[in-house]
Amino acid sequence: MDMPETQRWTEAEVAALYRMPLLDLVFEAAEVHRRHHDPQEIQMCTLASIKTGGCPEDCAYCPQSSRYDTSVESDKMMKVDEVLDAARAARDAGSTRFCMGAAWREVNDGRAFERVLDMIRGVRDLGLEACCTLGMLTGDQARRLAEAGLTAYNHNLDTSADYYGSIITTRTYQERLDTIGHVAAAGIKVCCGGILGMGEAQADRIRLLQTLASLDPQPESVPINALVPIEGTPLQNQAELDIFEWVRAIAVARILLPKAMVRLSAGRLTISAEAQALAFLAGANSIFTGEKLLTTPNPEKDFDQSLLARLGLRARVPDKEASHHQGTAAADGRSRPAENGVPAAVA
Ligand code: SAM
Ligand code: DTB
Ligand code: SF4
Repeated sequence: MDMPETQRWTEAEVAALYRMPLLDLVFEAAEVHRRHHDPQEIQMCTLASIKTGGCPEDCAYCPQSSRYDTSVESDKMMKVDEVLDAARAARDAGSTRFCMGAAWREVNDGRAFERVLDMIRGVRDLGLEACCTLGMLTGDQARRLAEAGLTAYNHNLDTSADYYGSIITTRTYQERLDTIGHVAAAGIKVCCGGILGMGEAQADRIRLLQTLASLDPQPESVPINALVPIEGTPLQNQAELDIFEWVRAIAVARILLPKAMVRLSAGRLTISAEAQALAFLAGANSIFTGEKLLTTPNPEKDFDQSLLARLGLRARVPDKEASHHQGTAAADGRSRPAENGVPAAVA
């Protein structure tokens, strides 16, 4: 995808925001959040790794690259029924979006892609939003995903264009932008974010955020991943990111992309409840729930339920449009308030 000619935010403007006194920045982000979203509502999304490991790419953070000796083995692709069982369980636990990830460089036409299309149709029939992250796509493949009912496609920029070459050499930044362009042109919502804590400079985080905000249309959702350092990958010994840098990036994402869902993604397991609360104040309004992300552990269900309940937040329930079938707990398009301190959809 090419950049639009006029960018709403210059790099200097984004840098000025990013470097504001932290509490002023969070305050401003909270105001933007409250203008565009219900600040008590958190969307829960669940991931499934439909094809794990054995990926030919060299993404330096990734446990699934076949180039690194990690504990992740290459598995066969999941069957449609197995995926739909997992989606049903995710829905029953309160998720409204089910995201299917494959350790592929790109989609190849053929039986595996046909199977993904069946998975998408099945997930939509369960009344869930369906998201996929399958690597690079052609325009034609994006159209076929749209026809199957795909709600959103996740394809991250990961970092700034400048730092990108230190992390991945097997595909270009422009190829990522092209895939995002195909997704948008097919009418699928774009889910696009990045990873913080890969040794990038603050200026790289600022440029990543500016690039995300310059996408046209802006992404519908922005996953903010904190690096999960994986033994065997080149980033295994990467120093931990200062947690307030993570909060700053979330706040700036909220201000630059006011309508987007800002999703706390990888890394939550080692982030305190207090820091996550600050992130929600700064405008994060979605989390990945479930025992695992793709291959790494995620906070326990009890932790998430208790976090939401203690903060007086509630799980989002499905939108009317998203649930084009009967059968979901609350298809009236509204959030349900927490009862007895437990969010209704996760109780
Ligand atoms: N193979 C596809 C691709 O790369 O587009 C889809 C799956 S890939 C695992 C999805 C995203 O997970 C990556 O873009 C990256 O942002 C995130 N991710 C992978 N490993 C991670 C790690 N160790 N820490 C944080 N985020 C990670
Ligand atoms: C995204 O940005 N983060 C999610 C989802 N999109 C696919 C994946 C995180 C993966 C973390 C490492 C793992 O569990 O393998
Ligand atoms: Fe991992 Fe995706 Fe990169 Fe493959 S393309 S190494 S699965 S992040």
